[in-house]
Amino acid sequence: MHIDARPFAYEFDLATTALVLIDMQRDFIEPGGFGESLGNDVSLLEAIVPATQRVLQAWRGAGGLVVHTREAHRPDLSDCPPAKRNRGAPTLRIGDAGPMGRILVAGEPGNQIIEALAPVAGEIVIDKPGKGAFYATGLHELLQQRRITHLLFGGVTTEVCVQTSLREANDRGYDGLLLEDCTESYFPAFKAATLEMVRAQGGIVGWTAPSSALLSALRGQEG
Ligand code: C5J
Repeated sequence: MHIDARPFAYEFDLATTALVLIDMQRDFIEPGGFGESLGNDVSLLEAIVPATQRVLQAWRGAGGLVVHTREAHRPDLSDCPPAKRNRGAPTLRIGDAGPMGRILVAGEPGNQIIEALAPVAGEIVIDKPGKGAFYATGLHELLQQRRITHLLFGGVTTEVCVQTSLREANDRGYDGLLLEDCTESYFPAFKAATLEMVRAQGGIVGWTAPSSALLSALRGQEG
């Protein structure tokens, strides 16, 4: 299959490609979570939910592997370095009790993936303590076991956890594509800059494409 992408067409096989949705959690997308505690307007992120849901449904329908990540710390915060917890002056720090439970702590209501994109049986769910999906998670090994070579990325936020994960994937030898309308930032200029820097220099980090291009590729595969 191929996707009309930038800087050039992206070739992939369904059997060796995974859809990776980064941190589509209430903590980032809904009021009262981590994103808002940092002073962000979280309503901006909601805009990508319908497109991401369409991609998820189509990818599931095609039988593709789905990986969901959550930025999540252990309740004792032993995997949250002070450098991360004490940075800046948020209204609530990681581990503090907020309206959706403890901020960025595994198992808390705010730490769950939003209902519209909730994982289903058979999908991989990765709890990650850092920005990147590969750091301290075992994701690379899980993907290697399944012979995955290509990764399609969506999620939040574009320039933080999504871009870090895409770069980590690139360094590990995966061909990564970022779905432009399935990723969002609290800072529109940062999203735009990330898309540019990923595909610059002949796709130095990877490819970008609108989700419609992926959906067309999947439709072409039907019947
Ligand atoms: C942030 C993330 N922004 N998922 N996390 O701290 O991008």
